[in-house]
Amino acid sequence: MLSGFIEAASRRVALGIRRRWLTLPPVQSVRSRNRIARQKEHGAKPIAHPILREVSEKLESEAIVPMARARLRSLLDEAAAVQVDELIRKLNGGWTWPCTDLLESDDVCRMFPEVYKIGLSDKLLDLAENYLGERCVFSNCNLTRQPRQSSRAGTQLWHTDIEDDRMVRILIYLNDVSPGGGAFEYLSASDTAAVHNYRPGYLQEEVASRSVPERCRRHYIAEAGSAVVFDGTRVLHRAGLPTSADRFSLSLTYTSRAPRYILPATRLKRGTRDLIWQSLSERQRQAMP
Ligand SMILES: O=C(O)CCC(=O)C(=O)O
Repeated sequence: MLSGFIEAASRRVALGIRRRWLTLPPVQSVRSRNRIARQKEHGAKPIAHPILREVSEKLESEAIVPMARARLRSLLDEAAAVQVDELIRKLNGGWTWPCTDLLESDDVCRMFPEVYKIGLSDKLLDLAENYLGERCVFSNCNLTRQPRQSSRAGTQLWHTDIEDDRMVRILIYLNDVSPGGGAFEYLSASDTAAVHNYRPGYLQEEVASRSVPERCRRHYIAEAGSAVVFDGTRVLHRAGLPTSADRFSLSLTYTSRAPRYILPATRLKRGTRDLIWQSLSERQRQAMP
């Protein structure tokens, strides 16, 4: 218990140091130069797929793109769509959710390798790379149950994401999310930019009640299989608090290959990569964290 406490405390300190380091102007300018060089090397790669192009453009202009089930489908290859359907079917059929509410990348890759591989599908990598303008890493894969009547903590508090300067997150609902079902909540990118004095991190409720105007808050009610594609660094967002039913979701995250932070919980443990390595293409291997 003591060692767990020490580990968590030293992680917080390391994160704090890195956060300060990244705000230093010379560090920022080196990061920006490196990013431009990576983008130049990657080159402009126009995407032919019309919906993919549309999503990428909307992501660029608005930072968030809600996608109804049928529309998300067109972004998934056949194998990925089958896996999403299978998860939804199992959850509707009373499947017992694994012991912990949050399955991190390592758990998902070990327990459900085919689900993990959804994030490595070509179209999703194309989308992430088109938006980022450079090669990406599939940096995180979560399967989450938000239990109803839980109290607000972590991603249920307003925040922007810190993993990189820009990133792509695809949050797929695995059950129908109706009012009271813990819908994803967000502000538009322009409303986010207008929030005064916000620095990335979780906003406690009493602060959020003053600084995140009620009239700007939006939420996404949608059926199972729908998704929100967003850049969490550009929009304030939070997971809604489910009051009527548990909410289940799959979240896929992409960053550049030189992210600002690699959150410890997103790391794969030794040997996990080997479980799927043989079945991956060269591109997929390169996108592995
Ligand atoms: O699950 C959600 O609705 C939001 C998740 C979230 O806030 C995040 O991944 O940063």
